[in-house]
Amino acid sequence: MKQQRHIIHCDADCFYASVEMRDDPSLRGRPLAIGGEAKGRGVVATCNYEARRFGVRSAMPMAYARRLCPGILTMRPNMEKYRDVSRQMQDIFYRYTDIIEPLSLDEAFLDVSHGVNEGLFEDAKSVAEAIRRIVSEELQITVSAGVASNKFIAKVASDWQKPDGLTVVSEAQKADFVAALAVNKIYGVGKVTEQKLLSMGITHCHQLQNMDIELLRTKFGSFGQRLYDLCRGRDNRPVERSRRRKSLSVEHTFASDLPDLEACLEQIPELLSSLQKRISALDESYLIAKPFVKLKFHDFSSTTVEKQGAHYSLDAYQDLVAEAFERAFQPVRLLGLGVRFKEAKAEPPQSDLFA
Ligand code: TTP
Ligand code: MG
Repeated sequence: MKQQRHIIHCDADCFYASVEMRDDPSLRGRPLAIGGEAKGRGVVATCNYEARRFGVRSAMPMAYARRLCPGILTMRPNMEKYRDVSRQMQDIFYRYTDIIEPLSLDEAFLDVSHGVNEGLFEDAKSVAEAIRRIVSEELQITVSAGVASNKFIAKVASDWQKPDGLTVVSEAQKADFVAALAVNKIYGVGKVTEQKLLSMGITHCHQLQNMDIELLRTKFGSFGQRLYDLCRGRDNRPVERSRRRKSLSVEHTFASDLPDLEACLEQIPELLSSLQKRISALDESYLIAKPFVKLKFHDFSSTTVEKQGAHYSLDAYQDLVAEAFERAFQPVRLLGLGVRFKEAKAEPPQSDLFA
């Protein structure tokens, strides 16, 4: 039986710039670029949509961006912060499925077929709507999303109504949607292939659809088959859980340092309870190998202690924290509890569900 996949592609809008505008509202409404310094040979990592109106783009020299848009505000990136927001965004995705393939800090594919087919969600569109709403409420940034039955179309769709847009391409609309696409929207079609196709008089997918498969193979080698399929909207690639977690932890930095071991031990139950919540949200393929703790001390030095074979119980964490504390005998700024997971077993063979 062939069942339709339900794929969502999420992509935050002008990601680094959105995070900066969120944290400093005075940056809003004015052209803003995040990147290297104009004095050096810095380039634009990204810019907000106000700056895009002046023609400013990612990867452009910052000095050139200043020429296009003389009043542009510029900032260096805060990667640590973007990584945090990226993790928080992924945590929101994980509330709906664990089949998530991150492509970059602000972009991921989600396969929500299971939830849709089991009736947990009405459809993939409602999941995409919920994700967009929750990210906006909890993280105060906007995400655009595309919904379709495969990765190729979902990715193109997420770009369709940026910023803050949602585009659903139903099975009924798919053929028309693909036929009208410019060939440079196809995964893997870069400048060289685009030029080669142009020299054959081909700019759009509907023209590519008329090309003979053998000719495509001759001209483009193994990529010819992909072109043949993609220009027809066919894409069977599964969403790959490419980054399995190796560990999971929760930590807290205290407003004032914990003065002694006793104060540290008192904090364990609450941290453990939030760790347990996080673990229970993972799928069953995650098996715990060992617990660990992390302590950061008053002088900013930190230490990690782990214990092979121990259960991740209150007792185990108390022992580990005691051991870690004894290494420095100093007030503690940060306390973290975590677990490391066993290496994943080989994935079970794909059923013919999605064949
Ligand atoms: P993108 O998703 O490509 O761009 P964006 O989120 O800034 O804008 P939008 O999606 O609305 O078009 O990239 C995500 C982040 O990756 C971006 O905020 C900054 C970084 N980045 C670079 O550092 N260099 C680059 O050339 C690009 C394209 C992105
Ligand atoms: Mg983006």
